[in-house]
Amino acid sequence: MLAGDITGDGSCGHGFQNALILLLTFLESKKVQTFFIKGNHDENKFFGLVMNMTKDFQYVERISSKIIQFKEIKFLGLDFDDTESITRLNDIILHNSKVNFILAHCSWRRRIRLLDFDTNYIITGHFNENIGYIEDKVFISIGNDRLEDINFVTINLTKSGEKITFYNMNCLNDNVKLTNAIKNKNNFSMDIASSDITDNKFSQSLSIIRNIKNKEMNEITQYDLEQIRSIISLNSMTFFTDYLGRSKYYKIMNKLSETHS
Ligand SMILES: [Mn+2]
Repeated sequence: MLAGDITGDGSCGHGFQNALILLLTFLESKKVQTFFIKGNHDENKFFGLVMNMTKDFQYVERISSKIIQFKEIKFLGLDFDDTESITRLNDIILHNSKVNFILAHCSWRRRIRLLDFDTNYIITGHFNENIGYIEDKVFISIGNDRLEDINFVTINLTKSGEKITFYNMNCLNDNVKLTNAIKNKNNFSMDIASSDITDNKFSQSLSIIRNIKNKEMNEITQYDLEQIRSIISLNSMTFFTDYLGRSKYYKIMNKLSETHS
């Protein structure tokens, strides 16, 4: 699964489309099932070339806005354009049936909404290396923001359990323990639903914000307010306005300022 921003956008006078075509040709020759989507830096002239060069491939496929089944596993791809428009994203969520993997390219503030999908895994590119386990869904984000970064994750699905391994990740946000482990050993494996994943600030913030989504203002308890207060300084606060709406956000902020911690 290639999570977008895979060709470059020509901003340096060139893209990475030739390297990508080589990689995809290699994967096709080895019969490795490969799925990809379009990121915000995949300019049409480069991305179109990749599409054209791979159009007859049997094992390499763009899965944007469609569900593809491979063996018993269902995948749904979401381009940056699919996640960036709330109307479009909500429409896809509404008409989506259960899948196992969402492969997306999604901006930071919009990520909380991906949890509305009925899925086991959400994997997004763009930026921010992170992992969380929220509402029985594994959320993984990866990015290659520095030249030395070649970041990837493997997920082993076996009868005895699911294991996730991170490679080369340098900046797993809100999870110092994981970051240090990866820095020392270059990779780090964990079981899904282990405390490394469930107890980090990213997972907690998403859960707290989603919990008050369907509550009216008069249903928000003192406990809820304390929970919100605990995440208020984190950059995940931007989920608030995007997911709950500005009006509710300001009402909650007012209520918070009226109460003392
Ligand atoms: Mn991007």
